[in-house]
Amino acid sequence: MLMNIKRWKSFNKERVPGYSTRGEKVKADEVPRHVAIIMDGNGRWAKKRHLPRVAGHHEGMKTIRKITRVANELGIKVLTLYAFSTENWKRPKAEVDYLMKLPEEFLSTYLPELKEQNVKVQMMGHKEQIPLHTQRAINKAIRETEGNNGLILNFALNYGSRDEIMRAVKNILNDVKNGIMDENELTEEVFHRYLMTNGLQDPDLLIRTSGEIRLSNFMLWQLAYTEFVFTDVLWPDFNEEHFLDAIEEYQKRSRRFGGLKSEEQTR
Ligand code: V07
Repeated sequence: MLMNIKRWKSFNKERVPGYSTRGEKVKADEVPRHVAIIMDGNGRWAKKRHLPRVAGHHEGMKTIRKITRVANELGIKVLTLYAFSTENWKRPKAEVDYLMKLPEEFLSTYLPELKEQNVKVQMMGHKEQIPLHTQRAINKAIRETEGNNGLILNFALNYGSRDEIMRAVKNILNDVKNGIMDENELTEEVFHRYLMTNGLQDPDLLIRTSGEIRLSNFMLWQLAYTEFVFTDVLWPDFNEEHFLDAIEEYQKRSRRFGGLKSEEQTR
């Protein structure tokens, strides 16, 4: 059953601690199909509490759990989360080492409930540089949830959009050279098949937490028509209600795809 926001809000009023009952202005239609999130502010969250940065990264996993659950209940089809960028390797080694343990920790804690919730785990990004133990844990989760048809939880890990586009271009040139593809066949749709989001629809909504107003090399091609919602809330503080607020904001906006709205087109 596809649950709309209004229903979800009244359904969960008692279950979400500190949950407010405001938000009756929510339209009950058009839940975004694909939501992408830049989960920023974990380090800042920790610093505010005089904790090491890694404590913020760890806390951020609890937010993933919360948001995955509500996204799935709302009937959102794809949730893409920017967990680690190709640029993040430049961080101090100790932090990188810690971050690379998080997929395993996340999955050993939450994979059972993700399975119960019919969630399908996917990943986009380059696996080669990722430690083997991390790759194994991720591959296992992907394999064990392959047959699920609920929310697709798509982790962007060692992902960078320029890298993704460059590799797509190189693969296309190679396929043309080898006669696998005719250059005249190259359309936007064909190009998309060479990207790491092959098979996934483009995001309808992008959320970035923690107040930075930039894309940081995230899904540059796929975000061409996406609505952007930026919030000052730090990722570990981000909760169900903030997520619903972002969806309300999305629903309020008129989505024009650079053209006319459907009712204007008929005039
Ligand atoms: C990471 C925790 C959440 C806040 C953002 C940065 C830190 C979950 C994963 C993960 C990745 C792949 C997968 C399952 C879980 C993760 C990294 C960092 C590198 F299949 N959280 N999380 N990976 N953070």
